[in-house]
Amino acid sequence: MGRPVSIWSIALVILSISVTDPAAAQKAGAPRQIDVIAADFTFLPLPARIQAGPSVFTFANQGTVQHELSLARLKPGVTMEDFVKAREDQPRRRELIDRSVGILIAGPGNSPDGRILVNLMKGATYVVFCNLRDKPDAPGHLMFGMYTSFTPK
Ligand SMILES: [Cu+2]
Repeated sequence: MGRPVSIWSIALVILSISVTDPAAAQKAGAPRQIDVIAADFTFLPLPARIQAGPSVFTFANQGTVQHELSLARLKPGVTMEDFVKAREDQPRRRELIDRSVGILIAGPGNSPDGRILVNLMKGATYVVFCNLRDKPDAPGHLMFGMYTSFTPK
């Protein structure tokens, strides 16, 4: 914070430029970029096809309240339906998650400084969800349907 340009933001800009050319990105082994956009209280559709391998997730919040991109890999055999059924039961939900990959948080109309770099596993089920709440006693956004999932090919 405070420094307008750091070596890391320069590195991210270079990374962004390199992944806009898929052939060049493949050759360099650069991660594929997946842009996740939140609105109130949903995620815009993810790319129809997400490939396994090194990937960078960015996050942008187009909503009017704070949202998060929480990325988790479900245990083998666990489905998105199982996860949705367990959404009001946090201990049960945790049981269904094999790995919590990372979380990005952004205020309304904003993006976080960071990104999530992950090696996506082919055939695994990943869940993208937001469980922030607007007041301490309010339900998490997960309860309003703020979740989606994908399976890398
Ligand atoms: Cu949210």
